[in-house]
Amino acid sequence: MAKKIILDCDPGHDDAIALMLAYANPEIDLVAVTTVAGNQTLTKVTNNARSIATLIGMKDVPIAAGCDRPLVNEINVADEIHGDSGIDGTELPKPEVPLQDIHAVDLIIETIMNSPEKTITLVPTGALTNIAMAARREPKIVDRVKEVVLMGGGYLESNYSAAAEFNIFVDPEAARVVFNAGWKLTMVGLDVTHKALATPDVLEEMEKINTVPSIKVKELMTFFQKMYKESQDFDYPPVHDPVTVAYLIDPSVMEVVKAPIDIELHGELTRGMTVVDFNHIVASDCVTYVGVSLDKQKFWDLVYDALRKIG
Ligand SMILES: [Ca+2]
Repeated sequence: MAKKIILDCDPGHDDAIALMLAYANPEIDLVAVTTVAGNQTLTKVTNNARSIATLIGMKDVPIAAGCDRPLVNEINVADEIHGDSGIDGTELPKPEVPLQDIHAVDLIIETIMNSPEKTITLVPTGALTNIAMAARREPKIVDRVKEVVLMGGGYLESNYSAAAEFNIFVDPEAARVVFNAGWKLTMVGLDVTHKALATPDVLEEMEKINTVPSIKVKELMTFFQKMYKESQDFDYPPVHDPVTVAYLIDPSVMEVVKAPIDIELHGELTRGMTVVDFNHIVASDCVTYVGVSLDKQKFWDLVYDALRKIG
């Protein structure tokens, strides 16, 4: 049985690859795509999601737009990484796939409540605003979802402040809600995703696959490399978001450790930090897991396979 997932995203170069992987891999049944403000404004990331869907011929998966700003923070986009459109570096088709006439938070709730218990996995790859809103609006979803596998945070690595990763930094209050909801949650943080680098061999493989989507992805990764070099001095860009989906397809892609995780809200220097208690000092038990290692080859092989299937 394919795993049913809702991808809650803010495309976003790496979100786009997560979407392609989720759509094309037969182990995953992508039941909805929802968008949230983050990498760019809600309008832009939603258009980008629909353009990617158009590019890969994804017409059978509902797309709904969600929250246009974080719960408390002002909106804070990542144009230094993703450009003015949120997905600069290539020409994408005009969005022809329709937008559902329902708010993302309601689509998330409806999808979970109308599916058998423990069959829907939430895969957030942006700020956690929609997911926190859904958990507060309909608390019954917490026990009904199978699990949450999210991209965000880091226990040693950070990328937006000395202590925080971007997705969590954008909406720390939402992250606090989601990490403490009580559902099984796996954090795929920077400690893992900084190993998912689009190195030259990756770009060569995309060129070899030589389809319209694979060449677009190569162009996106080339732009991503330039921006990551300029803003964070990475030689090759980390492709964060699809690690979540790859882990759901094949758990051997990433090793996880069970550990309590909470979000710092009040630290003068550490707001948005994901505090991972590896020594179980604050709690002996928990339902949270953290990714600690990545099988880079297995990860990229899944991405290549998806691009070949999309054709
Ligand atoms: Ca993202």
